[in-house]
Amino acid sequence: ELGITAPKGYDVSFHYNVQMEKHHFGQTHPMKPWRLVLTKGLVTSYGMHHAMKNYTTRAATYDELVSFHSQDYVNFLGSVAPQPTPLDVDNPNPDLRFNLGGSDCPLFEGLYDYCSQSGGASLDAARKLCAKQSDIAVAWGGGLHHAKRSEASGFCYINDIVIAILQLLRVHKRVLYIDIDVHHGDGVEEAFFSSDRVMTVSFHKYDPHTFFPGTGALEDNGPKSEHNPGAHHAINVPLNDGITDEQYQWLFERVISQCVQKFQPEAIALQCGADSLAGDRLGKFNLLVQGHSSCVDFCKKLGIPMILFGGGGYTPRNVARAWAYETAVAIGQEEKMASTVYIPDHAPYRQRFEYDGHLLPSIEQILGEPRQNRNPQKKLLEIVQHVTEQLRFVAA
Ligand code: ZL4
Ligand code: CA
Ligand code: ZN
Repeated sequence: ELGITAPKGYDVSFHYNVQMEKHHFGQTHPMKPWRLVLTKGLVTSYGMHHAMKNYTTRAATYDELVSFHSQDYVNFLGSVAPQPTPLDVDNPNPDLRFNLGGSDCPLFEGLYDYCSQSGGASLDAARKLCAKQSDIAVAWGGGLHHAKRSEASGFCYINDIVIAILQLLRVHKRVLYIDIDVHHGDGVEEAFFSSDRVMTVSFHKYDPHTFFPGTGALEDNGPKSEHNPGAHHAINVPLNDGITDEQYQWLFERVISQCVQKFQPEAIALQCGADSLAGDRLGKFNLLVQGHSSCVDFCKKLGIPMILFGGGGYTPRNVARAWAYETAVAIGQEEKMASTVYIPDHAPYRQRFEYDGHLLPSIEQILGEPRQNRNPQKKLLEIVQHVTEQLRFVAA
């Protein structure tokens, strides 16, 4: 019996719909919605649902989707039929518009439902924050940060984050968006390029020639046109392969504490893409669940209302492990899960963890070959200094 109980003094809410799990991008496509099944399974088998308000979310409506996206795009998304046969990757259908139907953003059965369910869960999380009915709202089905107003991009069709932040802005003066997915949060950054009410901060692997989407250089801080209030409100932290927990944590805390001090956000939107973990199929960082989740812990301790979104993550068992652990961080019960996370493959330790008389599932962290660390400390210091300089232009 783990004795998971509700946190004292604040509320955590969990926003989920099983409809999202069942969609398939295609057999070998890296994005696997069933990683959400694994995550939910860990969360419930540890009894964490007893410590949260659990909401079964509905799909976002057409009107909610067009709060950010163009009507043309949403109409098209709703009308495209899934391809009868898998598309030839070298010959994506030239008739298809809005970057839909290629190998990154395929058309599949139930696509519109998948997109609107993801948007609906994130919007529900935002609404609970606005109504002060939740202090930390968890929406692991969201976090699809690449989608543009009129374009699908990088496995993302509907930008649930932008839709949720627009909702937060109805009540909160300033929103800080933080993105720890290994990819640059370009869609969210672009959506708020001209706003001084949203500051975006993305940590990502940056290599304009070889790594998607190729944007997010240190110097890119929002268009510096004469009357753009959003200038200096985009912060980018470009990184290289192999970054470690110690370095990432060091950088995250220095960058985020400065942003919070200067910008004084009333809400935080944290995209927790798990492709920044070691052993990811697409990412090449060396982060463990410990390092990744320390970002969630750090933000939680700021005491600012927060939404946790999912995002990337292509080694499904690692994704589930990270997001379940981060759910435990949200409810302040991470020590109950610590041993299964800190000790990767020692079978005997598993027996210690029981809940309602059942053995708890233990999902080992798959690390793969450690990546060579290509992040000299000198580079990281330069990043912190650049951020300090940018923030001189920012006033709360
Ligand atoms: C795949 O195996 O870098 C898609 C995509 C489909 C199945 C069979 C087709 C094989 C890797 C990726 C050919 C695939 C060719 N299948 C993919 C420039 C690219 C053009 C497309 O985490 N090819 C594009 C997008 C990135 C590119 C990353 C991250 C999302 C997020 C938030 C999006 N696109 C080169 C790649 C496969 C596939 C195998 C793939 N695509 C890896 N990286 C990309 O930030 C959710
Ligand atoms: Ca990122
Ligand atoms: Zn990613």
